[in-house]
Amino acid sequence: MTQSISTHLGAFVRAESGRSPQDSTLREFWAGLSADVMARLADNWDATRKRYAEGRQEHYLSAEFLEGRALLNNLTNLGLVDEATEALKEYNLNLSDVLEEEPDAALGNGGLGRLAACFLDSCATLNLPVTGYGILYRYGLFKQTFENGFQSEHPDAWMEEGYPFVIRREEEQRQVVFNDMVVRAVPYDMPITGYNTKNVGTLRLWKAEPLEEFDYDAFNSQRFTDAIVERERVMDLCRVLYPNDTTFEGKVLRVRQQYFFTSASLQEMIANYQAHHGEDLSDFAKYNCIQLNDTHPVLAIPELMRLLLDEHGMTWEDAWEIVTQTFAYTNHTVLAEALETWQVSIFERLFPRVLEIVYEIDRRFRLDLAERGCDQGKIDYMAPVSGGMVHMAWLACYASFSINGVAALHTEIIKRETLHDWYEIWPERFNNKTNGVTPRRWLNQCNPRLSALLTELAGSDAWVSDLDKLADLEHFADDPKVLGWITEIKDANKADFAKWIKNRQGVEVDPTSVFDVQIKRLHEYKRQLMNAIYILDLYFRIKDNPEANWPKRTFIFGAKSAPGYVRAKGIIKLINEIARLVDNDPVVSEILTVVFVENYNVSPAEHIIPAADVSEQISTAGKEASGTSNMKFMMNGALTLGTLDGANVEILDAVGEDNAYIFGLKEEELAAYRAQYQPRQAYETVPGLKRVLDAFVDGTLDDNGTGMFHDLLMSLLEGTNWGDPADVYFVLADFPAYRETRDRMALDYADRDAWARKCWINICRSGRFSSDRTINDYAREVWKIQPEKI
Ligand code: 26Q
Repeated sequence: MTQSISTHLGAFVRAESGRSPQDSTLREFWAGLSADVMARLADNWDATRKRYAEGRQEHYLSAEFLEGRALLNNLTNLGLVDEATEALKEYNLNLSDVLEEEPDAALGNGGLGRLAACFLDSCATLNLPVTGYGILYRYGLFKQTFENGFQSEHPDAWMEEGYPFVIRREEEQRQVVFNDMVVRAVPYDMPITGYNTKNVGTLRLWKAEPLEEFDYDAFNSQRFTDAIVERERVMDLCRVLYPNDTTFEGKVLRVRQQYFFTSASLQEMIANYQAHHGEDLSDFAKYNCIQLNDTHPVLAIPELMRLLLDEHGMTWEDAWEIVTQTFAYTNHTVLAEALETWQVSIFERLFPRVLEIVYEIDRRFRLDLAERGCDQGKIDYMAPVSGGMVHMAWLACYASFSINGVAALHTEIIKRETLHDWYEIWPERFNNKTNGVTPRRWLNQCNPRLSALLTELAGSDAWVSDLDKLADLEHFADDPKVLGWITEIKDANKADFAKWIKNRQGVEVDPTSVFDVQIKRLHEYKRQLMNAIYILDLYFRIKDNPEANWPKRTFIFGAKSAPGYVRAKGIIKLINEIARLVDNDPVVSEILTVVFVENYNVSPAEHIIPAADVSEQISTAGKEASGTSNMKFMMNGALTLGTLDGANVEILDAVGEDNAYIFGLKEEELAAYRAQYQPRQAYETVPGLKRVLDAFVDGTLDDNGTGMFHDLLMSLLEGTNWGDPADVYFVLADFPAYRETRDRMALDYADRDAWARKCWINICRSGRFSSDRTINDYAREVWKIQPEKI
């Protein structure tokens, strides 16, 4: 297909709307343009799939893929942005207005899901034979609104009005058998285009449907309605993405989802292997590698055993050999409450044969460890099954040839603590793969002004697929003209954001103020509460001394709380109340604005990040495995205000102390600090803290009688009777250092050239945080795959 978009656009839009383009909606233009894009990539997609099926492949299993929007990404990758812009002009339409019509594919909670999406982008760009497998959730992550400052959740029926970027592959269905139901797994494929390449990768999302023939008789009998109800029970399986990203909940439907998509994916891998390499599966691991994105797909381990044993007649030893050469496991958290452990009784009820296999793995594991001389206590602790629970992370560690953390510090912590016993026995399995983000979406597409400057200065756009090239531009840090441009670009992006948020939420922000941003899921360990306490303290300081020369600042938040996480919801309400307090004050509102962006998601992030001056990365040291927004901000010339946690450590290492603002207790200091820590003493003695915390409960802020703010205060000052100490996350301990550093940062901003210089160094040294670097490392060191350019 070589004709221009304008030749076809009208026809595609007519096909979508059944009307003439003049009478079609923006949404129909979006759908028409998207259909055109799909038509253009179809042949290359087909060729890529066929090519990858022949050789060694990697399969990325993930319960979440947080893709966001697809159209601009695909237009950019196919080099069609200018053509699309021109074609739309003929109808008096703006490309950006059409793009805003697209719903976000929010099939993920946060970091882990977005990482999977960035990884697929890099695999496509690097021509690597990698396929993603997940679930086609009918409802993505809930939509968030604020009702009187409280979060409320609404269903996200993201594809109900039609979604052109997935293709149903009727002919590639599988069956997944549960003890109490048989389910048809129907694949929906999403093309993953790459930059500057014809290769098109695949994200395969499975949808559960009833087997029609399954209870055919019931449909033609008195049991008709029962049969309909039964159909719905199957459809339930894929209905919703679980919105919990930090606390584990042993919901039966969740484990059904996990088994469903892993079983379907494995069946396909085996069928593909046999089609290309013959019936004998002995060489399966030579051609296939499976990366487990956290423990969510770990059922793939016993399921592959089951398939090899029961369906393909292999011996245990041969099957186990294959399994242990196939799987690699990525850990994304050290929070104990997030580790997946399922009741044996649930496995028993849903898939007894899989449970039997898990028990056999457990039996052999115990023998293995006994032979290694481990004592019974250690064996019981490490065993895949203990205390009536199946420990998914333990199972993953035992069966995987590679175990990795997602940042250097995180990998050290899992070796030293979380997975220490496994590390002692199998040190060679452990490795670090520091996360990365795709510079296509997170720089080239979301920040066209900065991208144009980079391309201009570099003399080409090669940096888009080789971000290390930005290092060559570092010398412009001493060019006042370039520093001026950097400042102009940031100011223009801030003006864009101001327009966008005004239009979205009716809030006015001053683009000349410092934009200070914290966007991420709401969790106590991420310490949005510490951020809020700073703002409230600043409010009081300004009230005390309104005439002082306070820098103007805009504090931007974006965060969803898990619907059942009451304390996180309290923090959302608190921030919204502080926003109201500031806004209602005639003096302070001239200096400060607090904006809580509703329904934070991938697309809002694309508007916020290019406009940020300050990137808040303030988690309690040791708790944030990596963080990835820290990398997105860095690439877009925001400076990190952060603790030595996750990948912040490596960002600091890359840019040096002069170009980042680092504060707070270090991970290795926390244990000793805890032994003598008295939060109440901080409350009494740290200047300003008492009046801030008192304001939670003295009527300054209103939680509408819910008691939420009182609970927040108590969480900081008093331990619980279930054993948590006061201020688990060291909010009050780190507050003084945070305040000092953040104050200093706001003052530094006044010297725009010096500030721009720091931003530039951050941008130029962001190469190692491209997911291309991460994926090259996985490909070389774990997956052992080579590029396969079509
Ligand atoms: C588990 C069981 C039942 C229901 C839900 C879950 C569940 C779902 C999602 C548990 C965890 C998650 C997501 C975790 C996550 O996003 N972790 C983040 O991963 C990023 C990528 O590695 C890191 O950068 C972040 O530091 C880490 O918090």
